[in-house]
Amino acid sequence: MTSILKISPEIESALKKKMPVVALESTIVTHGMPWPQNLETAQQVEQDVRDNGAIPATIAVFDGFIHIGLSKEQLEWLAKSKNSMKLSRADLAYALSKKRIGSTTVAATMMAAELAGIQVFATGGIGGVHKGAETSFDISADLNELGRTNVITVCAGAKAILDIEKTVEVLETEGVPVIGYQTDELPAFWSRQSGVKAPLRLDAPEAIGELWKMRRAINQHGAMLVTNPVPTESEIPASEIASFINTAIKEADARGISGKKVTPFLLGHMFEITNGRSLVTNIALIRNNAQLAAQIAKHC
Ligand code: PSU
Ligand code: MN
Repeated sequence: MTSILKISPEIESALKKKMPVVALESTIVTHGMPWPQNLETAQQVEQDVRDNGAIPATIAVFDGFIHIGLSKEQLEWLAKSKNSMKLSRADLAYALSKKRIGSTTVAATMMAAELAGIQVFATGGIGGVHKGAETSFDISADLNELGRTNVITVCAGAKAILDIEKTVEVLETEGVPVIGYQTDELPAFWSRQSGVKAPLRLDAPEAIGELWKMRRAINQHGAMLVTNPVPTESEIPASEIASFINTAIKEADARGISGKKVTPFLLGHMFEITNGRSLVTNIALIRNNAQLAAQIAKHC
């Protein structure tokens, strides 16, 4: 199985020495942010992980291999590419066998991290249950993956373009501990508040590491989801973002956007109608998550 992985020498040596490593996804680069902020952010987030004492491992698929740790050229290629695949559990093996280039979503990054032996992963926001899922059935494969794959996943909550209450219900069904980091309320990506109570709360990276070890002690499989509110100075309060979200969802409906295209469309449209403000917040929250993930990795 590991012959499918190409792990960078730095990461390989860190894993052997049991040093802290943080996995990073690449769909945020190819489908989540516009050029050139996508490349700048990906590089900055790797630096944030280093500044907090861990080794970054950005993950993507090239040449029939899952690459754990990307070269400068690979990251730049992804950031500029218009046709790389957005890979999830359903198509990761397809991309490998057809030697396609693909970025990894939360689900595929978790799979790759587990294969490589990386225990902590930082992203922006997870995929979840879309509004109107009762008719569209649009529920991200990220949720099912969280239920089955052993990686601590640090995010800023579910994007407020989603139905956060239904997302939490599915996570509960999947047996995923959903932890508010220093908060009793689940954060909602761009906003610190969602109006939905966090099922669990922990206030320190050490405590998250302890819970992780306890899960292992009782032989539990699956992820832990740490939800980390965006820093106050960068947030767009829920009251301000709500109307933008409604506009974006209506536009997606009007254009008949479906499947894998929904999340990238909504993110791109939010960027336009907020005059770039949603992106500034997105960058702040992913950096914040990478910093926390590095601190957690030191306690696993
Ligand atoms: N959050 C972001 N930007 C993104 C995503 C999440 O800020 O690009 C990506 C993640 O890779 C996540 C995916 O796994 O969107 C979810 O897509 P879908 O809803 O199609 O499952
Ligand atoms: Mn979907």
